[in-house]
Amino acid sequence: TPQRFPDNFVFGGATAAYQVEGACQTHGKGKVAWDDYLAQQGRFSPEPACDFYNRYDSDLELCERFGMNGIRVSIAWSRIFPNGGVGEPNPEGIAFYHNLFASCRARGVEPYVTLHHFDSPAALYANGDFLNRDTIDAFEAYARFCFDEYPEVTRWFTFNEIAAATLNRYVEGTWPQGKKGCLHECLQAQHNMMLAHARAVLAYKQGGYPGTIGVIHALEYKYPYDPACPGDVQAAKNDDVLQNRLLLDATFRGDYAPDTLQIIDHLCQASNGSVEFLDDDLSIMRRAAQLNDCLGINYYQSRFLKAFDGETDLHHNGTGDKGTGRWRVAGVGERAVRPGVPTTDWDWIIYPKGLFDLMMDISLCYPNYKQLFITENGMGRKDQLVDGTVDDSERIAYVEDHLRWILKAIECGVDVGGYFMWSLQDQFSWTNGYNKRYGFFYVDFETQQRTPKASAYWFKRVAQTKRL
Ligand code: BGP
Repeated sequence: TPQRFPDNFVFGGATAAYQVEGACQTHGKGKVAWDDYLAQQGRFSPEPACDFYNRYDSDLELCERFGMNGIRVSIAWSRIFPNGGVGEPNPEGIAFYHNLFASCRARGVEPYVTLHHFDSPAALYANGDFLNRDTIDAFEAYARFCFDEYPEVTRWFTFNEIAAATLNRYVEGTWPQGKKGCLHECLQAQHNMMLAHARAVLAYKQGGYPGTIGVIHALEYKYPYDPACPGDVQAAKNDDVLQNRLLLDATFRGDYAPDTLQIIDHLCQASNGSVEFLDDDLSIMRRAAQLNDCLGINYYQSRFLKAFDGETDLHHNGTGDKGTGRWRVAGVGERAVRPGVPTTDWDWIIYPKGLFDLMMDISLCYPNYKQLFITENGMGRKDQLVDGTVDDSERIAYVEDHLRWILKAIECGVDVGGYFMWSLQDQFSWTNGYNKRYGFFYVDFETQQRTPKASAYWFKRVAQTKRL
């Protein structure tokens, strides 16, 4: 394994507009589906999160001080177009992101900008979101607007985690107006979002903008629980198509391999529905598939699948009560944990080698991938501030183990451009609220004071020396 990361390797922290900014319904911002949903639930509020809307400059100063040369941020679509999709733009929202990017430049921290991080404007979301083709048109128009408006950005990603956006909404039911077990809608929405991605990529390339563009997928390696059991092997393949393979095929082939299509058919039958992939759409996607400059991988865990033929039975552990999560989906399988494999309090499986296996799989199956970024990786913890510091050595070990596997992939010839830990500072978590902390910087949500955790000091040394 090489001892050092490449000289131009990016070390940074990740954020998402809705999870950090606050100012959700002020300064001209339009609603997103989460606003009413969270208010009705009454469990926790996205307001003011970590008040990034007002504190971005001091957070970027922290990035600079802690040796980071990159940051992931997202643009809130409804801050730019409050009325849903397109229409009259909001000058205050537009100016906010110019100021944010200027602050990034001033601190020497390269912004990696995502156009859509789970926050479709409410009106579009209510009308079917990406199952409605009007949303695809609106997304392309919004993307074109941003490419023109923000020439200071040269690192674009279209979507963050299409898998999470569709699985949580149509299969697991943990997101606004969520449904359970509706596999065909999940797959159709994935395809439609990949078409929207492809159209944005073509617009970017046809526009001749001097930068890079890609998409970010939440990938999990799907292992059979028992590789000798054919039912487990099949369950792993099903879950792979549901979460990874449709999206990777769409990204790098622009259509679906026969094996992928076969499982898509099986999943649709299991939920008594169908999907439609139009030839014209596939030809757009095939053209775009050769033009992606990079792929962002968000990696937290992998899965061990068992055969399962009962009714769908799910419980989302959104409280940190270890051992309460269940994931059994009719037509797919059951996610289990192999003995001896550690998990977090939210039942996320800690399995760093899965990231290596994924990177190798991508470089073999999709040799046109060009470059990978690890755009999220990190550990949710119930961090405690004790005597002005946070001992998160567990998180350090988690990140270090993943970085070691990234070095190994680089040694095997995989092109990896950078690593962003989720998250830069403690933030609002969609279905877990505020006690699941991920940041380098501890946030006291009452006072908004930031305190660097042990991991921040550790990461600074790694970023500066490019060594573990
Ligand atoms: C990813 C998302 C992030 C973030 C992270 C942690 O799926 O891109 O937005 O939330 O996961 O997830 P959670 O907050 O559910 O623990």
